[in-house]
Amino acid sequence: MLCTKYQDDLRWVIYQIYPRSFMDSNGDGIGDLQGIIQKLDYLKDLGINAIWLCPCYKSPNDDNGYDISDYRDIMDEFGTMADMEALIDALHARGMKLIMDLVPNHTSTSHRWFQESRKGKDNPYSDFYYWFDEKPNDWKSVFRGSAWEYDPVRGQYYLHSFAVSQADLNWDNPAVVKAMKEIVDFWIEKGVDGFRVDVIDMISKDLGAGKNSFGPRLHEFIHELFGRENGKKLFTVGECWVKDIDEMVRHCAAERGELSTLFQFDHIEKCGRYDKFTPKPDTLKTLRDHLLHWQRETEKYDLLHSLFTDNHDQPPMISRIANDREKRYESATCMAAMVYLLKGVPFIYQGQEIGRAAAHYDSIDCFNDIETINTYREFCETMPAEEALKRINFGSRDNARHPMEWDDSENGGFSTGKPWIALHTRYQEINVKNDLAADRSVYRFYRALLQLRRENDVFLDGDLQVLSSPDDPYMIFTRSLKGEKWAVICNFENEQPIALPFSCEKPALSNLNREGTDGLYAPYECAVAKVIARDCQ
Ligand code: TEU
Ligand code: CA
Repeated sequence: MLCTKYQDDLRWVIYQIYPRSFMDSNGDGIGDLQGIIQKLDYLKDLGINAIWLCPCYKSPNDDNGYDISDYRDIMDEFGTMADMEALIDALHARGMKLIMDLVPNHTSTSHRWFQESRKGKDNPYSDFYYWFDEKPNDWKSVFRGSAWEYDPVRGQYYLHSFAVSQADLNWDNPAVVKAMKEIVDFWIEKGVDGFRVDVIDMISKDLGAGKNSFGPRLHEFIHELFGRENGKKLFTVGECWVKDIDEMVRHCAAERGELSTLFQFDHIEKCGRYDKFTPKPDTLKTLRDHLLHWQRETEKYDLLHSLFTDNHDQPPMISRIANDREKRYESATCMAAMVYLLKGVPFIYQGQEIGRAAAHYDSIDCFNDIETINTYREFCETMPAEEALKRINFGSRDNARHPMEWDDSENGGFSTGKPWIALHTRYQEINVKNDLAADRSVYRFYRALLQLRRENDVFLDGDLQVLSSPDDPYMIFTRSLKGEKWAVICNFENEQPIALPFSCEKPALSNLNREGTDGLYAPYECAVAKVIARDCQ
Protein backbone atom coordinates (compact mmCIF):
# COMPACT_ATOMS: atom_id res chain seq x y z
CA MET A 1 0.00 0.00 0.00
CA LEU A 2 1.57 3.26 -1.12
CA CYS A 3 1.94 5.96 1.49
CA THR A 4 -0.91 8.45 1.64
CA LYS A 5 1.11 11.28 0.08
CA TYR A 6 1.04 9.50 -3.28
CA GLN A 7 -2.32 7.75 -3.12
CA ASP A 8 -4.05 10.42 -5.21
CA ASP A 9 -1.16 10.64 -7.65
CA LEU A 10 -1.79 7.05 -8.71
CA ARG A 11 -4.91 8.32 -10.46
CA TRP A 12 -2.94 10.44 -12.92
CA VAL A 13 -2.93 9.10 -16.50
CA ILE A 14 -0.58 11.40 -18.39
CA TYR A 15 -0.26 11.89 -22.15
CA GLN A 16 2.88 13.57 -23.39
CA ILE A 17 2.39 16.06 -26.22
CA TYR A 18 5.21 17.34 -28.42
CA PRO A 19 3.25 20.45 -29.47
CA ARG A 20 5.19 21.09 -32.68
CA SER A 21 3.99 17.76 -34.06
CA PHE A 22 0.59 17.14 -32.49
CA MET A 23 -1.99 19.19 -34.42
CA ASP A 24 -1.76 22.32 -36.56
CA SER A 25 -4.83 24.58 -36.40
CA ASN A 26 -3.78 27.43 -38.70
CA GLY A 27 -2.19 25.75 -41.69
CA ASP A 28 1.39 26.92 -41.15
CA GLY A 29 2.60 23.31 -40.90
CA ILE A 30 3.52 23.64 -37.22
CA GLY A 31 1.48 22.16 -34.37
CA ASP A 32 0.04 24.71 -31.95
CA LEU A 33 -1.99 25.20 -28.77
CA GLN A 34 -5.33 25.65 -30.53
CA GLY A 35 -4.63 22.36 -32.34
CA ILE A 36 -4.24 20.67 -28.95
CA ILE A 37 -7.55 22.13 -27.78
CA GLN A 38 -9.21 20.59 -30.86
CA LYS A 39 -8.00 17.13 -29.75
CA LEU A 40 -8.78 17.22 -26.02
CA ASP A 41 -11.96 15.14 -26.43
CA TYR A 42 -9.96 12.51 -28.35
CA LEU A 43 -7.66 12.32 -25.31
CA LYS A 44 -10.49 12.44 -22.77
CA ASP A 45 -12.21 9.55 -24.58
CA LEU A 46 -8.95 7.58 -24.43
CA GLY A 47 -8.99 7.90 -20.63
CA ILE A 48 -6.31 10.57 -20.27
CA ASN A 49 -6.72 12.97 -17.34
CA ALA A 50 -3.57 15.06 -17.72
CA ILE A 51 -1.19 16.20 -20.41
CA TRP A 52 2.54 16.84 -20.12
CA LEU A 53 3.21 19.61 -22.58
CA CYS A 54 6.75 19.86 -23.94
CA PRO A 55 8.10 23.43 -23.81
CA CYS A 56 5.97 26.04 -25.55
CA TYR A 57 7.72 29.13 -24.16
CA LYS A 58 9.33 31.69 -26.46
CA SER A 59 12.29 30.04 -28.15
CA PRO A 60 14.43 30.28 -31.30
CA ASN A 61 13.84 26.50 -31.53
CA ASP A 62 17.45 25.40 -31.96
CA ASP A 63 16.38 22.51 -29.70
CA ASN A 64 12.66 22.80 -30.45
CA GLY A 65 11.67 24.71 -27.35
CA TYR A 66 14.26 23.41 -24.87
CA ASP A 67 16.22 26.60 -25.61
CA ILE A 68 14.04 29.18 -23.91
CA SER A 69 14.28 32.93 -24.49
CA ASP A 70 11.31 33.94 -22.30
CA TYR A 71 9.77 31.58 -19.70
CA ARG A 72 6.76 33.84 -19.28
CA ASP A 73 5.56 33.98 -22.87
CA ILE A 74 4.46 31.58 -25.61
CA MET A 75 6.52 30.96 -28.75
CA ASP A 76 4.95 32.64 -31.76
CA GLU A 77 4.54 29.40 -33.72
CA PHE A 78 2.40 27.84 -30.97
CA GLY A 79 0.11 30.84 -30.40
CA THR A 80 -0.36 33.39 -27.63
CA MET A 81 -0.66 33.50 -23.85
CA ALA A 82 -4.42 33.80 -24.43
CA ASP A 83 -4.26 30.44 -26.27
CA MET A 84 -2.36 28.94 -23.32
CA GLU A 85 -4.97 30.26 -20.89
CA ALA A 86 -7.67 28.83 -23.16
CA LEU A 87 -5.91 25.45 -23.13
CA ILE A 88 -5.68 25.45 -19.32
CA ASP A 89 -9.38 26.36 -19.07
CA ALA A 90 -10.34 23.72 -21.66
CA LEU A 91 -8.40 21.06 -19.75
CA HIS A 92 -9.87 22.00 -16.38
CA ALA A 93 -13.38 22.16 -17.87
CA ARG A 94 -12.90 18.46 -18.76
CA GLY A 95 -11.51 17.54 -15.37
CA MET A 96 -8.07 17.22 -16.95
CA LYS A 97 -4.80 18.74 -15.73
CA LEU A 98 -1.71 20.35 -17.21
CA ILE A 99 1.90 19.51 -16.48
CA MET A 100 4.30 22.06 -17.92
CA ASP A 101 7.85 21.23 -18.97
CA LEU A 102 10.23 23.33 -16.86
CA VAL A 103 13.79 23.75 -18.19
CA PRO A 104 15.83 25.09 -15.26
CA ASN A 105 19.31 23.97 -16.30
CA HIS A 106 19.86 26.28 -19.25
CA THR A 107 18.37 29.08 -21.31
CA SER A 108 18.70 30.09 -24.92
CA THR A 109 21.61 32.46 -25.53
CA SER A 110 18.95 34.79 -26.90
CA HIS A 111 17.40 35.03 -23.42
CA ARG A 112 17.65 38.56 -21.96
CA TRP A 113 19.66 37.15 -19.04
CA PHE A 114 22.38 35.87 -21.35
CA GLN A 115 22.39 38.97 -23.49
CA GLU A 116 23.00 41.00 -20.29
CA SER A 117 25.47 38.52 -18.81
CA ARG A 118 27.76 38.60 -21.84
CA LYS A 119 28.12 42.40 -21.47
CA GLY A 120 30.67 41.92 -18.73
CA LYS A 121 31.57 41.15 -15.15
CA ASP A 122 30.04 44.31 -13.73
CA ASN A 123 26.62 43.51 -15.19
CA PRO A 124 23.95 42.39 -12.64
CA TYR A 125 23.47 39.23 -14.74
CA SER A 126 27.19 38.55 -15.07
CA ASP A 127 27.10 35.43 -12.87
CA PHE A 128 23.86 33.95 -14.22
CA TYR A 129 26.03 31.63 -16.32
CA TYR A 130 29.39 29.89 -16.04
CA TRP A 131 32.17 32.11 -17.52
CA PHE A 132 35.92 31.30 -17.65
CA ASP A 133 38.93 32.88 -19.36
CA GLU A 134 39.99 29.43 -20.51
CA LYS A 135 38.13 26.10 -20.78
CA PRO A 136 38.34 24.80 -17.18
CA ASN A 137 37.91 21.16 -18.24
CA ASP A 138 37.28 18.94 -21.24
CA TRP A 139 33.55 18.48 -20.75
CA LYS A 140 31.65 17.49 -23.87
CA SER A 141 28.21 18.62 -24.99
CA VAL A 142 25.49 15.94 -25.10
CA PHE A 143 25.01 17.10 -28.69
CA ARG A 144 28.65 16.43 -29.59
CA GLY A 145 31.72 18.68 -29.44
CA SER A 146 33.06 20.74 -26.54
CA ALA A 147 30.69 21.96 -23.80
CA TRP A 148 32.61 25.28 -23.71
CA GLU A 149 32.06 28.05 -26.28
CA TYR A 150 34.07 31.23 -26.64
CA ASP A 151 31.89 34.35 -26.64
CA PRO A 152 33.64 37.24 -28.45
CA VAL A 153 31.37 39.82 -26.80
CA ARG A 154 32.40 38.88 -23.26
CA GLY A 155 35.81 37.54 -24.24
CA GLN A 156 35.35 34.40 -22.17
CA TYR A 157 34.10 30.81 -22.50
CA TYR A 158 30.63 29.79 -21.30
CA LEU A 159 29.25 26.35 -20.49
CA HIS A 160 26.62 24.66 -22.67
CA SER A 161 25.82 21.06 -21.76
CA PHE A 162 23.64 20.82 -24.85
CA ALA A 163 23.56 23.05 -27.93
CA VAL A 164 25.93 26.01 -28.25
CA SER A 165 22.83 28.21 -27.96
CA GLN A 166 21.74 26.53 -24.68
CA ALA A 167 23.84 28.21 -21.97
CA ASP A 168 23.87 26.50 -18.55
CA LEU A 169 22.55 28.63 -15.68
CA ASN A 170 24.77 29.03 -12.62
CA TRP A 171 22.51 27.84 -9.80
CA ASP A 172 25.15 28.68 -7.20
CA ASN A 173 24.07 32.27 -7.83
CA PRO A 174 21.11 32.92 -5.48
CA ALA A 175 19.62 35.30 -8.05
CA VAL A 176 19.21 32.36 -10.46
CA VAL A 177 17.40 30.30 -7.79
CA LYS A 178 15.12 33.24 -7.04
CA ALA A 179 14.39 33.87 -10.73
CA MET A 180 13.48 30.22 -11.36
CA LYS A 181 11.23 30.09 -8.26
CA GLU A 182 9.38 33.13 -9.59
CA ILE A 183 8.87 31.36 -12.91
CA VAL A 184 7.39 28.32 -11.13
CA ASP A 185 5.07 30.65 -9.18
CA PHE A 186 4.09 32.48 -12.38
CA TRP A 187 2.83 29.24 -13.94
CA ILE A 188 1.18 28.08 -10.70
CA GLU A 189 -0.69 31.37 -10.80
CA LYS A 190 -1.75 30.56 -14.37
CA GLY A 191 -3.31 27.37 -13.04
CA VAL A 192 -0.87 24.66 -14.08
CA ASP A 193 -1.06 21.48 -11.99
CA GLY A 194 2.49 20.23 -12.12
CA PHE A 195 5.88 20.22 -13.81
CA ARG A 196 8.09 17.81 -15.66
CA VAL A 197 11.59 19.06 -14.89
CA ASP A 198 14.19 18.81 -17.62
CA VAL A 199 17.59 17.32 -16.66
CA ILE A 200 16.91 18.14 -12.99
CA ASP A 201 20.11 16.37 -11.88
CA MET A 202 22.23 18.92 -13.79
CA ILE A 203 21.20 22.10 -11.93
CA SER A 204 23.83 21.43 -9.30
CA LYS A 205 27.36 20.95 -10.61
CA ASP A 206 30.74 20.62 -8.97
CA LEU A 207 33.36 21.85 -11.42
CA GLY A 208 36.14 21.26 -8.93
CA ALA A 209 35.18 17.62 -8.68
CA GLY A 210 34.50 17.35 -12.41
CA LYS A 211 30.76 16.71 -11.81
CA ASN A 212 28.35 18.23 -14.36
CA SER A 213 25.37 16.75 -12.52
CA PHE A 214 24.31 15.45 -9.09
CA GLY A 215 26.29 18.23 -7.45
CA PRO A 216 26.36 18.86 -3.68
CA ARG A 217 23.43 21.31 -3.65
CA LEU A 218 21.02 19.42 -5.92
CA HIS A 219 18.45 18.57 -3.25
CA GLU A 220 18.67 22.01 -1.71
CA PHE A 221 17.82 23.56 -5.09
CA ILE A 222 14.96 21.15 -5.82
CA HIS A 223 13.55 21.78 -2.36
CA GLU A 224 13.78 25.52 -3.07
CA LEU A 225 11.72 25.03 -6.22
CA PHE A 226 9.08 22.62 -4.98
CA GLY A 227 9.43 22.12 -1.24
CA ARG A 228 7.59 25.30 -0.39
CA GLU A 229 4.01 25.40 0.67
CA ASN A 230 2.82 27.50 -2.26
CA GLY A 231 -0.71 26.55 -1.41
CA LYS A 232 -1.00 24.02 -4.18
CA LYS A 233 -0.18 20.31 -4.23
CA LEU A 234 1.86 20.03 -7.39
CA PHE A 235 2.67 16.84 -9.30
CA THR A 236 6.35 16.98 -10.18
CA VAL A 237 8.35 14.49 -12.25
CA GLY A 238 12.07 14.93 -12.66
CA GLU A 239 13.97 13.81 -15.74
CA CYS A 240 16.87 12.29 -13.90
CA TRP A 241 19.27 9.64 -15.11
CA VAL A 242 19.48 7.92 -11.72
CA LYS A 243 21.35 4.66 -11.68
CA ASP A 244 20.07 3.32 -8.39
CA ILE A 245 17.18 3.50 -6.00
CA ASP A 246 19.15 5.40 -3.34
CA GLU A 247 19.27 8.43 -5.63
CA MET A 248 15.55 8.11 -6.28
CA VAL A 249 14.88 7.95 -2.54
CA ARG A 250 16.86 11.15 -2.09
CA HIS A 251 14.57 12.83 -4.62
CA CYS A 252 11.17 11.31 -3.97
CA ALA A 253 10.82 10.03 -0.40
CA ALA A 254 7.56 11.49 0.86
CA GLU A 255 9.15 13.63 3.57
CA ARG A 256 11.69 15.17 1.18
CA GLY A 257 9.40 17.82 -0.25
CA GLU A 258 11.15 17.52 -3.61
CA LEU A 259 9.62 15.51 -6.46
CA SER A 260 6.57 13.25 -6.76
CA THR A 261 8.39 10.84 -9.03
CA LEU A 262 11.24 10.52 -11.53
CA PHE A 263 11.70 9.37 -15.08
CA GLN A 264 14.52 6.93 -14.63
CA PHE A 265 15.83 5.61 -17.92
CA ASP A 266 17.36 2.25 -16.99
CA HIS A 267 15.02 0.30 -19.29
CA ILE A 268 15.21 2.96 -22.02
CA GLU A 269 19.00 2.80 -22.03
CA LYS A 270 19.23 -0.98 -22.02
CA CYS A 271 16.34 -2.33 -24.08
CA GLY A 272 17.09 -3.05 -27.70
CA ARG A 273 20.23 -0.99 -28.06
CA TYR A 274 23.93 -1.05 -27.20
CA ASP A 275 23.96 2.71 -27.50
CA LYS A 276 21.53 5.29 -28.82
CA PHE A 277 22.41 4.58 -32.45
CA THR A 278 23.26 0.85 -32.32
CA PRO A 279 20.48 -1.78 -32.12
CA LYS A 280 20.70 -4.83 -29.84
CA PRO A 281 18.50 -7.90 -30.52
CA ASP A 282 16.48 -7.76 -27.29
CA THR A 283 12.92 -8.95 -26.74
CA LEU A 284 10.12 -8.03 -24.34
CA LYS A 285 11.97 -10.18 -21.81
CA THR A 286 14.58 -7.43 -21.35
CA LEU A 287 11.88 -4.82 -20.81
CA ARG A 288 10.09 -7.12 -18.30
CA ASP A 289 13.24 -7.64 -16.24
CA HIS A 290 13.99 -3.92 -15.98
CA LEU A 291 10.39 -2.98 -15.24
CA LEU A 292 10.13 -5.59 -12.47
CA HIS A 293 13.47 -4.56 -10.95
CA TRP A 294 12.23 -0.98 -10.50
CA GLN A 295 8.81 -2.17 -9.34
CA ARG A 296 10.47 -4.09 -6.52
CA GLU A 297 12.77 -1.20 -5.67
CA THR A 298 10.10 1.50 -5.63
CA GLU A 299 7.79 -0.80 -3.65
CA LYS A 300 10.53 -1.42 -1.08
CA TYR A 301 10.95 2.29 -0.48
CA ASP A 302 7.31 3.29 -0.88
CA LEU A 303 8.02 5.51 -3.89
CA LEU A 304 5.79 6.50 -6.77
CA HIS A 305 7.00 4.97 -10.03
CA SER A 306 6.55 6.51 -13.50
CA LEU A 307 5.53 3.92 -16.11
CA PHE A 308 6.71 4.75 -19.61
CA THR A 309 8.60 3.35 -22.59
CA ASP A 310 8.45 6.22 -25.06
CA ASN A 311 9.01 9.96 -25.17
CA HIS A 312 10.12 12.70 -27.59
CA ASP A 313 13.77 11.72 -27.25
CA GLN A 314 13.35 8.01 -27.97
CA PRO A 315 12.28 6.15 -31.12
CA PRO A 316 9.20 3.92 -30.53
CA MET A 317 10.02 1.06 -28.16
CA ILE A 318 7.87 -1.45 -30.07
CA SER A 319 10.28 -1.07 -32.99
CA ARG A 320 13.27 -1.87 -30.80
CA ILE A 321 12.21 -5.01 -28.94
CA ALA A 322 8.98 -6.31 -30.49
CA ASN A 323 7.47 -6.72 -33.96
CA ASP A 324 6.33 -3.46 -35.58
CA ARG A 325 5.35 -5.06 -38.88
CA GLU A 326 3.08 -8.09 -39.07
CA LYS A 327 2.61 -8.17 -35.27
CA ARG A 328 2.44 -4.41 -34.70
CA TYR A 329 -1.06 -4.41 -33.12
CA GLU A 330 -0.21 -7.36 -30.87
CA SER A 331 3.15 -5.83 -29.88
CA ALA A 332 1.71 -2.41 -29.05
CA THR A 333 -1.16 -3.84 -26.98
CA CYS A 334 0.88 -6.50 -25.20
CA MET A 335 3.44 -3.89 -24.16
CA ALA A 336 0.66 -1.63 -22.89
CA ALA A 337 -0.62 -4.44 -20.65
CA MET A 338 2.93 -5.21 -19.44
CA VAL A 339 3.71 -1.64 -18.52
CA TYR A 340 0.53 0.19 -17.54
CA LEU A 341 -0.99 -2.45 -15.21
CA LEU A 342 2.07 -2.37 -12.98
CA LYS A 343 2.09 0.02 -10.02
CA GLY A 344 2.77 3.63 -10.91
CA VAL A 345 1.68 6.58 -13.01
CA PRO A 346 1.20 5.82 -16.72
CA PHE A 347 2.86 8.17 -19.20
CA ILE A 348 1.73 7.65 -22.80
CA TYR A 349 3.63 9.43 -25.58
CA GLN A 350 1.64 10.78 -28.53
CA GLY A 351 1.19 8.03 -31.13
CA GLN A 352 1.69 5.11 -28.75
CA GLU A 353 -2.09 4.73 -28.58
CA ILE A 354 -2.21 3.89 -32.30
CA GLY A 355 0.85 1.65 -32.26
CA ARG A 356 3.13 4.10 -33.98
CA ALA A 357 6.33 2.40 -35.13
CA ALA A 358 9.70 3.70 -36.28
CA ALA A 359 9.91 5.39 -39.66
CA HIS A 360 12.72 5.09 -42.22
CA TYR A 361 14.03 7.97 -44.32
CA ASP A 362 16.39 7.86 -47.28
CA SER A 363 17.87 11.31 -46.78
CA ILE A 364 19.34 13.23 -43.84
CA ASP A 365 17.29 16.17 -45.20
CA CYS A 366 14.22 14.49 -43.66
CA PHE A 367 15.67 15.11 -40.19
CA ASN A 368 15.61 18.25 -38.05
CA ASP A 369 16.92 17.43 -34.57
CA ILE A 370 20.15 19.20 -33.62
CA GLU A 371 21.48 16.09 -31.88
CA THR A 372 20.74 14.04 -35.01
CA ILE A 373 22.37 16.48 -37.42
CA ASN A 374 25.50 16.87 -35.26
CA THR A 375 25.75 13.09 -34.82
CA TYR A 376 25.34 12.40 -38.54
CA ARG A 377 28.15 14.82 -39.35
CA GLU A 378 30.39 13.12 -36.79
CA PHE A 379 29.50 9.63 -38.08
CA CYS A 380 30.30 10.63 -41.65
CA GLU A 381 33.85 11.39 -40.60
CA THR A 382 34.46 7.69 -39.89
CA MET A 383 31.93 5.69 -41.93
CA PRO A 384 30.09 5.69 -45.29
CA ALA A 385 27.07 8.01 -45.41
CA GLU A 386 24.64 5.13 -45.86
CA GLU A 387 25.88 3.46 -42.65
CA ALA A 388 25.61 6.81 -40.86
CA LEU A 389 22.04 7.24 -42.13
CA LYS A 390 21.12 3.71 -41.03
CA ARG A 391 22.25 4.52 -37.49
CA ILE A 392 20.45 7.85 -37.56
CA ASN A 393 17.23 6.15 -38.66
CA PHE A 394 17.56 3.81 -35.69
CA GLY A 395 18.40 6.32 -32.96
CA SER A 396 17.30 9.78 -34.06
CA ARG A 397 14.97 11.66 -31.74
CA ASP A 398 13.10 12.74 -34.89
CA ASN A 399 11.77 9.20 -35.02
CA ALA A 400 9.42 10.35 -32.27
CA ARG A 401 8.81 13.83 -33.63
CA HIS A 402 7.24 13.53 -37.06
CA PRO A 403 3.67 14.88 -37.20
CA MET A 404 0.93 12.90 -35.43
CA GLU A 405 -0.97 10.89 -38.04
CA TRP A 406 -4.72 11.59 -37.77
CA ASP A 407 -5.71 10.09 -41.14
CA ASP A 408 -4.29 9.00 -44.50
CA SER A 409 -5.06 12.25 -46.33
CA GLU A 410 -2.34 14.61 -47.53
CA ASN A 411 -0.19 15.62 -44.54
CA GLY A 412 -1.84 12.95 -42.42
CA GLY A 413 -4.63 15.24 -41.29
CA PHE A 414 -2.02 17.05 -39.19
CA SER A 415 -2.02 20.25 -41.23
CA THR A 416 -3.46 21.85 -44.34
CA GLY A 417 0.02 23.24 -45.00
CA LYS A 418 3.42 21.64 -45.56
CA PRO A 419 4.51 20.11 -42.24
CA TRP A 420 7.68 21.47 -40.61
CA ILE A 421 9.28 18.01 -40.80
CA ALA A 422 8.85 14.94 -42.99
CA LEU A 423 5.72 12.89 -42.40
CA HIS A 424 6.04 9.39 -40.98
CA THR A 425 7.00 7.09 -43.86
CA ARG A 426 4.19 4.70 -42.81
CA TYR A 427 1.53 7.34 -42.04
CA GLN A 428 -0.88 6.02 -44.67
CA GLU A 429 -0.81 2.66 -42.88
CA ILE A 430 -0.50 3.86 -39.27
CA ASN A 431 -2.94 6.68 -38.41
CA VAL A 432 -5.86 7.31 -36.07
CA LYS A 433 -8.55 6.91 -38.73
CA ASN A 434 -7.25 3.51 -39.90
CA ASP A 435 -6.74 2.31 -36.35
CA LEU A 436 -10.28 3.20 -35.28
CA ALA A 437 -11.70 1.59 -38.44
CA ALA A 438 -9.79 -1.66 -37.83
CA ASP A 439 -11.34 -4.70 -36.13
CA ARG A 440 -8.34 -4.67 -33.84
CA SER A 441 -7.65 -1.13 -32.69
CA VAL A 442 -4.72 -0.18 -30.48
CA TYR A 443 -6.64 2.94 -29.40
CA ARG A 444 -9.65 0.91 -28.27
CA PHE A 445 -7.37 -1.51 -26.41
CA TYR A 446 -5.64 1.38 -24.63
CA ARG A 447 -9.04 2.88 -23.81
CA ALA A 448 -10.31 -0.42 -22.36
CA LEU A 449 -7.09 -0.90 -20.40
CA LEU A 450 -7.23 2.59 -18.89
CA GLN A 451 -10.90 2.10 -18.06
CA LEU A 452 -10.14 -1.22 -16.33
CA ARG A 453 -7.35 0.48 -14.39
CA ARG A 454 -9.55 3.45 -13.49
CA GLU A 455 -12.47 1.32 -12.30
CA ASN A 456 -10.44 -1.15 -10.25
CA ASP A 457 -8.30 0.25 -7.43
CA VAL A 458 -6.44 -3.06 -7.39
CA PHE A 459 -4.48 -1.76 -10.40
CA LEU A 460 -3.73 1.50 -8.65
CA ASP A 461 -2.50 0.33 -5.30
CA GLY A 462 -2.73 -3.45 -5.27
CA ASP A 463 0.20 -5.59 -4.21
CA LEU A 464 2.27 -6.95 -7.06
CA GLN A 465 3.18 -10.63 -7.21
CA VAL A 466 5.27 -11.93 -10.11
CA LEU A 467 4.42 -15.51 -11.10
CA SER A 468 6.63 -15.91 -14.17
CA SER A 469 10.27 -16.76 -13.59
CA PRO A 470 13.22 -14.87 -15.11
CA ASP A 471 13.70 -17.63 -17.70
CA ASP A 472 10.09 -17.69 -18.87
CA PRO A 473 9.54 -16.14 -22.32
CA TYR A 474 6.43 -14.44 -21.00
CA MET A 475 5.32 -12.30 -18.05
CA ILE A 476 2.63 -13.24 -15.52
CA PHE A 477 1.88 -11.06 -12.55
CA THR A 478 -1.02 -10.48 -10.22
CA ARG A 479 -2.27 -7.40 -8.43
CA SER A 480 -4.13 -7.94 -5.13
CA LEU A 481 -6.08 -5.60 -2.90
CA LYS A 482 -8.63 -6.25 -0.13
CA GLY A 483 -9.18 -9.89 -1.07
CA GLU A 484 -9.48 -9.19 -4.83
CA LYS A 485 -6.85 -10.48 -7.24
CA TRP A 486 -6.34 -9.94 -10.96
CA ALA A 487 -3.91 -11.76 -13.25
CA VAL A 488 -2.04 -10.20 -16.18
CA ILE A 489 -0.57 -12.59 -18.76
CA CYS A 490 1.70 -11.26 -21.51
CA ASN A 491 3.23 -13.69 -23.97
CA PHE A 492 6.37 -12.64 -25.82
CA GLU A 493 7.44 -13.38 -29.38
CA ASN A 494 6.78 -17.16 -29.64
CA GLU A 495 3.53 -19.11 -29.56
CA GLN A 496 3.36 -21.29 -26.43
CA PRO A 497 1.06 -22.82 -23.83
CA ILE A 498 0.60 -20.92 -20.57
CA ALA A 499 -1.27 -22.20 -17.52
CA LEU A 500 -2.03 -20.40 -14.26
CA PRO A 501 -1.97 -22.01 -10.80
CA PHE A 502 -5.48 -20.74 -10.14
CA SER A 503 -8.80 -20.23 -11.96
CA CYS A 504 -9.95 -16.95 -13.43
CA GLU A 505 -13.11 -15.49 -14.81
CA LYS A 506 -13.33 -14.84 -18.55
CA PRO A 507 -10.64 -12.27 -19.44
CA ALA A 508 -11.90 -8.72 -18.99
CA LEU A 509 -9.24 -7.57 -21.45
CA SER A 510 -7.47 -9.49 -24.18
CA ASN A 511 -5.82 -8.20 -27.36
CA LEU A 512 -6.91 -11.31 -29.32
CA ASN A 513 -10.27 -11.80 -27.55
CA ARG A 514 -9.42 -15.12 -25.96
CA GLU A 515 -12.08 -16.95 -23.93
CA GLY A 516 -9.92 -18.29 -21.12
CA THR A 517 -6.59 -17.58 -19.41
CA ASP A 518 -5.04 -21.07 -19.79
CA GLY A 519 -4.04 -22.50 -23.14
CA LEU A 520 -2.00 -21.72 -26.20
CA TYR A 521 -0.95 -18.06 -26.47
CA ALA A 522 -0.15 -16.52 -29.83
CA PRO A 523 2.90 -14.27 -30.19
CA TYR A 524 2.42 -11.09 -28.12
CA GLU A 525 -1.02 -12.27 -26.94
CA CYS A 526 -2.07 -10.83 -23.60
CA ALA A 527 -5.01 -11.29 -21.24
CA VAL A 528 -6.19 -9.67 -18.01
CA ALA A 529 -8.61 -11.62 -15.85
CA LYS A 530 -10.05 -11.58 -12.35
CA VAL A 531 -9.09 -14.56 -10.18
CA ILE A 532 -12.16 -16.42 -8.89
CA ALA A 533 -12.89 -15.69 -5.24
CA ARG A 534 -12.14 -19.26 -4.08
CA ASP A 535 -8.55 -18.91 -5.35
CA CYS A 536 -7.87 -15.47 -3.93
CA GLN A 537 -6.62 -16.60 -0.55
O1 TEU B 1 16.87 15.55 -22.49
C1 TEU B 1 18.00 15.32 -21.65
C2 TEU B 1 18.66 14.12 -22.11
O2 TEU B 1 19.16 13.32 -21.40
C3 TEU B 1 18.69 14.07 -23.58
O3 TEU B 1 19.87 14.83 -23.85
C4 TEU B 1 18.76 12.75 -24.17
O4 TEU B 1 19.68 11.98 -23.48
C5 TEU B 1 19.16 13.01 -25.57
O5 TEU B 1 18.15 12.55 -26.34
C6 TEU B 1 20.52 12.51 -25.88
O6 TEU B 1 20.50 11.15 -26.16
C7 TEU B 1 16.17 16.72 -22.15
C8 TEU B 1 15.02 16.85 -23.15
O7 TEU B 1 14.15 15.72 -23.00
C9 TEU B 1 15.63 16.92 -24.53
O8 TEU B 1 14.60 16.93 -25.53
C10 TEU B 1 16.46 18.19 -24.62
O9 TEU B 1 17.10 18.24 -25.88
C11 TEU B 1 17.53 18.20 -23.51
O10 TEU B 1 17.02 17.86 -22.23
C12 TEU B 1 18.10 19.61 -23.37
O11 TEU B 1 17.11 20.44 -22.82
CA1 CA C 1 0.17 26.05 -36.55
